[in-house]
Amino acid sequence: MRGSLTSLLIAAAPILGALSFSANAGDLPTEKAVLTAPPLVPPPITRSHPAKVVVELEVVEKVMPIAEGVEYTFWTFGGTVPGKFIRVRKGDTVEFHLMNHPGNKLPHNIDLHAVTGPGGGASSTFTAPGHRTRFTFKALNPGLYIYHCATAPVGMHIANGMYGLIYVQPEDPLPKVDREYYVVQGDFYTPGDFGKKGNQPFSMKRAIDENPSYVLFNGSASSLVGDNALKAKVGETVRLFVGNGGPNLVSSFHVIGEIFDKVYFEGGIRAQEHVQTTLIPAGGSAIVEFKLDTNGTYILVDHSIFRTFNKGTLGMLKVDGEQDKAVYSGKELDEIYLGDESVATQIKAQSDKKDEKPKIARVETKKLDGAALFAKNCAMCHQAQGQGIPGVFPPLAKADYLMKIAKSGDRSELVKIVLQGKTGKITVNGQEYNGVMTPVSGLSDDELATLLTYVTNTWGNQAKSFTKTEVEKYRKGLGAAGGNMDAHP
Ligand code: HEC
Ligand SMILES: [Cu+2]
Repeated sequence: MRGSLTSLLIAAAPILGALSFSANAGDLPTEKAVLTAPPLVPPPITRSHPAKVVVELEVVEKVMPIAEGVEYTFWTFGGTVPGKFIRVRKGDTVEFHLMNHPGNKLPHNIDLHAVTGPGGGASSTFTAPGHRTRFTFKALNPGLYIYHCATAPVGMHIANGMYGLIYVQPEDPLPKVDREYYVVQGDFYTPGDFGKKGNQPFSMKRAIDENPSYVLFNGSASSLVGDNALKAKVGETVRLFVGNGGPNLVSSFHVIGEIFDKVYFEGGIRAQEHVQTTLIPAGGSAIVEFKLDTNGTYILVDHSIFRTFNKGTLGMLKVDGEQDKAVYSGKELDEIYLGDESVATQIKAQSDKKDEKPKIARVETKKLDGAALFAKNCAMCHQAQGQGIPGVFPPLAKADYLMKIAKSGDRSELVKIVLQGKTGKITVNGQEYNGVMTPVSGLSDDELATLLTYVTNTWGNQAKSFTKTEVEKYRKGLGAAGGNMDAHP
């Protein structure tokens, strides 16, 4: 059990000077905690006895990108959002030092949900800029806990990124896995909507209205995409330590294309098995594990899905290795389906009217294929006529960006965009876009050639056709990760 939030507000106590308090940790061996920045997790603790663990965490107020072209003044535990990951063992005595960098403007403190005692440490760690405070606690309960700043206004300190995870490893540790990663969701409040350029301040109004402009993993729209994607190999088991800093939203955490073999729900030590989506409350956590049975890119989302596609809650796990066709075949069939318009139906209808000559519209196979492939794979974002949605999804119809590549000598970029997705700032027909296109999977070389030919030769576009050989060559150029992005939602 721990203290209530009201006790945190006592934190507005006078600033204490040098503190003399020190818990009696007896003759425990002393060690310095290994702290890691996200998405990394400190190595498992291998000792089988308690220790005195010294944690030194520095608060740093700093400007960082929250999305491409958008800056935000974050308040951090250790220079990152979320703050440094802390790992201790049940029964350890933790000597906690909080340092507030002299260049900072505000006092801060820390409430660790792993602490038993009033305020979770908050009232003992109220720290002015240029000061260091210390308190000691015993890690009585195992599990994965959020820590956060609790200095008034508490919501604002949390909204600015002041949270992280502390894992109190059980005496009987979880089985060893191949990789452990650290992901924390948080909601952010700025006057400008998602993607509005420049330096964006904190908006108290939006925070009170619980109307975030950003909902992010690890404090930035690009923290887990592109080169920053999490990585693993087929056959490995991955464990994610997932937290939700809030301050307001609850997360419906899901990985597209995977099933959690185990979820230590709410960060406790009992596991549920075979879970699709797990609920992570604000100020809560979960540990999820899954074995990777086949290759591809798996997408981390909050399944409150507008947050993912419009507010930035998107991460990627890139899994290299062999595709297991028995587990996942990839697309096996995509043929024309005419329903009631089928040739057989038409012939029958025609022959019923004997005097009339049957006139069956000959379907132009290639063209229809392209249209169908477009409708299935691209239209949901780029819209039925390729017109896009201004500021959100760029147009493909008469798009200077697309046509410049289509008419150039090396058109590999288009194959790359489709197979690997696209993020980052681009300008299309004079309008800026800074979204996330997820990789499109399951297209054969033939289909991709047909699709790209369609896109570059419809709605007033005109370019040389793409051939199967051309696409094949570009796909090879993309290497192992190029062809098997099986995570398109
Ligand atoms: C989930 C939504 C989504 C889907 C599905 C999607 N795209 Fe995109 N696409 C985007 C976004 C968002 C961007 C802009 C990315 C950026 O800002 O860097 C984009 C950019 C592009 C661009 C470069 C910009 C332009 O307008 O020329 C091309 C080309 C493109 N997409 C083609 C395709 C094709 C072809 C498909 C289908 C195979 C497809 N996209 C499917 C969302 C999507
Ligand atoms: Cu703070």
